[in-house]
Amino acid sequence: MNVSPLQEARYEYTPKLPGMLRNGISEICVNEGEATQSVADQDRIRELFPNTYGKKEITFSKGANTSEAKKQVVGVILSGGQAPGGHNVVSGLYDALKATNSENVLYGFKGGPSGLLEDDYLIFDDEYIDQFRNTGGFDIIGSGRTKLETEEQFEVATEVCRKHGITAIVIIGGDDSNTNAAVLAEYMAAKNTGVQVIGCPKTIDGDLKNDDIEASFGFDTATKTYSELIGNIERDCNSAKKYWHFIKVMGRSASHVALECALETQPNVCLISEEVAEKKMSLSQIADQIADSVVKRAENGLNYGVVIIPEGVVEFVPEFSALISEINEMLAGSKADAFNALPDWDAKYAFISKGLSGESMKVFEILPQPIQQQLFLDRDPHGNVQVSLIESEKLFSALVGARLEERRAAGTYRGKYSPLHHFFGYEGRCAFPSNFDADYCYSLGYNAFMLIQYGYTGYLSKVSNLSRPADEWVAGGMPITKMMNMERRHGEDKPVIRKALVELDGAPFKYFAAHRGEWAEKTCYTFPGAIQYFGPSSVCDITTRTLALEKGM
Ligand code: FBP
Repeated sequence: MNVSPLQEARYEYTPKLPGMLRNGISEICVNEGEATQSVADQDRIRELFPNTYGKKEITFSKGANTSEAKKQVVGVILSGGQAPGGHNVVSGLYDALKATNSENVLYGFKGGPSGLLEDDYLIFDDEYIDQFRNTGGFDIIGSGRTKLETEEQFEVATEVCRKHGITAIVIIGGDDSNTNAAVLAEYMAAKNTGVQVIGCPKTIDGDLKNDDIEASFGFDTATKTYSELIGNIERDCNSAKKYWHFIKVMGRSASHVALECALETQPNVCLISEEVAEKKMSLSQIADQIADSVVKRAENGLNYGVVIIPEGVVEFVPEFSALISEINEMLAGSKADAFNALPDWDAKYAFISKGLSGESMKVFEILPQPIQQQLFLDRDPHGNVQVSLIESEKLFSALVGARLEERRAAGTYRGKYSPLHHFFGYEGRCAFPSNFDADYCYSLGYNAFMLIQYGYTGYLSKVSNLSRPADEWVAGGMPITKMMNMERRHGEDKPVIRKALVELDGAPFKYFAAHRGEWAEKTCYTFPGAIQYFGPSSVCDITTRTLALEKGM
């Protein structure tokens, strides 16, 4: 394997564990707290999880280890999109497992949950795992998006576990994967399989957080990587003074990534999808908000700027989601064939204008033609528009351009407007984990093994007090059912972990809202620079502005 100097140096990094996990395995004892209840719909969740509901919160502390000394054979799965630090979860898990008993075995199921179903695995050893310590990516075993949710899949999983003598499965994933971990844990308990299931909170999107989980891993590194790039663009734009940069950032529905990048870089405008939904903003209102900043800056001779757009924003614009629903309906089933058979765009446009309601047609008409066409091209296997593929950075820059021309005609704008477009997503998902993510992930994995060793199942590995130095972090576990409520999914009521969207009365948004007026007019850019791995702790170990503000720092 070719190894860069930084990778070589990162192999030598020793991740920091929470204080109570530092004295060696024999010195970790468990404390059980209060019995838990789900955040909502208690009766229904209790009924669906009779074997795993209501368990106690647990915390580890320094003290004699009283766990049973049986041999453990553990299987680990990476699920969903890559997030920096996944390799450290696996290495923390491996190290705790081997430190407890050198006979213990760690299986890695390849390519995500499908690896478990297809019995496609590798067995970790020191030599293999050492190549991945403190590195980014999920290539240690690969990841995938197969959902583990049906009874048939659980039967296959049970058989694979039985074949290898597996005593526990660790699922590293987001809210959906950990919901499924809870369902699998319940199944394994109900069938007396003897297999425990533990989850670990992963996703760069930052939307798996709640009263117990302060942050999902990967959010820190991914947002620092995007913020470095956005800061560099701000500096370029402040030097050249000639472009408006429209930057879309990943994050799926939630705007945590966009908000964190805005707090780090102080752009001229940042849209927050949750606010767009709350205020029921239209595309025109959003375009006007951005155009106001362009005009005010132009009045001061500043014909440049930076706009951050969260990946999912268009879904939160009520008139746009109504349009999408009508298009989905218009092309449902065989109707798509009739549409596709039309000879050219003019014929298709006529078909569309007959099929859409007057309101939706008005929205459709203001979209730039490439976006209109995208709505009919990029469809998922069910025939639905794939909203995440819509180039919203181009959509908004075009809408703003049109608004500016109207204002120019009215004599209220005399500036220059040259937009450029960027989309940052994959650039940040496999970066070398920041020290924070390297430490947090290693701790989550180490801690996951302690939960297994003490016999828990249906728990999420929990490390908290994260805004403090690592030795003050608190390690433990929380029953996943505590984070669940019932939600309507695909026409059915399902027990799920509640997804965390940006709270408009939360400290991070309030800070942003208090400052954005000034940022929109003046040039207040901040330049976070590249993630630093070596150097003073005040530079290398700091976590996100979001977490700091949430913790009142
Ligand atoms: P997870 O929710 O699985 O952590 O994935 C997050 C994410 O990076 C989103 O931000 C993005 O919308 C999506 O994955 C992209 O998925 P894919 O890797 O399949 O293109």
